[in-house]
Amino acid sequence: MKRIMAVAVPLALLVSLFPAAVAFAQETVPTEAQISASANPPVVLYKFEVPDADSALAGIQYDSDDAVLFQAGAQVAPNLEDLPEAQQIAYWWVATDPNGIDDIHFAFVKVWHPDGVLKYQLEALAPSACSDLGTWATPNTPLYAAYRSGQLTTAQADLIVENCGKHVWVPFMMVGELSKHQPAGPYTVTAYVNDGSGAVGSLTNIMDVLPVVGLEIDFTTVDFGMIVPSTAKWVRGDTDMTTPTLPSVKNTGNVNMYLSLNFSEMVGVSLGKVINSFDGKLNAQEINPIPAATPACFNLEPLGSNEVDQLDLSIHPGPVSADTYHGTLVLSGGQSC
Ligand SMILES: [Ca+2]
Ligand SMILES: [Ca+2]
Ligand SMILES: [Ca+2]
Repeated sequence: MKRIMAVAVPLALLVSLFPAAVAFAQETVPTEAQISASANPPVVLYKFEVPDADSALAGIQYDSDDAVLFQAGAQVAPNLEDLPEAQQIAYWWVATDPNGIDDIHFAFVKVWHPDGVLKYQLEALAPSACSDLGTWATPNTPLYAAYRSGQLTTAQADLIVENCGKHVWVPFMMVGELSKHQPAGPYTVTAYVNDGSGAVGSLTNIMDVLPVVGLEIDFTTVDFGMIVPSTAKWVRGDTDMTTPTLPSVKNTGNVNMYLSLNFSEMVGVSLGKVINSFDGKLNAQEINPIPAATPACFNLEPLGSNEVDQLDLSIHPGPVSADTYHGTLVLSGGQSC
């Protein structure tokens, strides 16, 4: 009995020294952690591509209503002749990691040509700021462009903004170029993230490079010079785009282009007589005759991408009077005749 009393007295003294509120302010819970090379890999949640909408201005412009650049999904067209510069493309991807976004150590994107050959690998040295994303409702921002092009829904864009703000998702962006020298077709784009344990996450989509043709000519006039009634006369071309007296045509697009000619009647200045028959030759294909106001298409001699061809033109005057004759020639290029 004496021994029990001796313990009870110090306990009562202890409680009286510490107020009850402080005694319950602390909780102790166990802590735990694992390191595993295979567990908890990072994840790429979303990715999208946005082409630069204004190649004349430095940097990427997300002008989201461009009818050519924004059709269904990720579609990109090269700039004809790569002017004023090769088309720039912003590759965006959003990632997370179960260990926290600081576990993402390395992020990059790889792009393959339609034939499977690697085009390039672009390495993001640092994440983008959440504020760089914009929102789906803010024109001329990446998320608005992704939404407008059908690559993200409004709900997905909202989730990205929300989780980026909470530091649980992180965006990355790299810019790469698309030259007109690259072929049209489906390009495979894969975004990767690596974490500190060596685990990898990735996401792949297809970016369509649209087929385009571009006609460039090196001449501003076709002068048949002195002609003789009822006698054909040729203006011969060459394959040099710097010799305007020798007609040359070039396809500045990324797929085959078919050339069409449409001559108007040539009318005499003084007497009003007309010349209404012509002739054209593109490489090995000659179309003879070509009546005035009748389009003639070189269906056998398409110009390949970046190809320069020789165009020969001839005039077939009838028994016309001495005069000076004027007319026009319209040249047009298309993906078919
Ligand atoms: Ca991880
Ligand atoms: Ca630009
Ligand atoms: Ca020429």
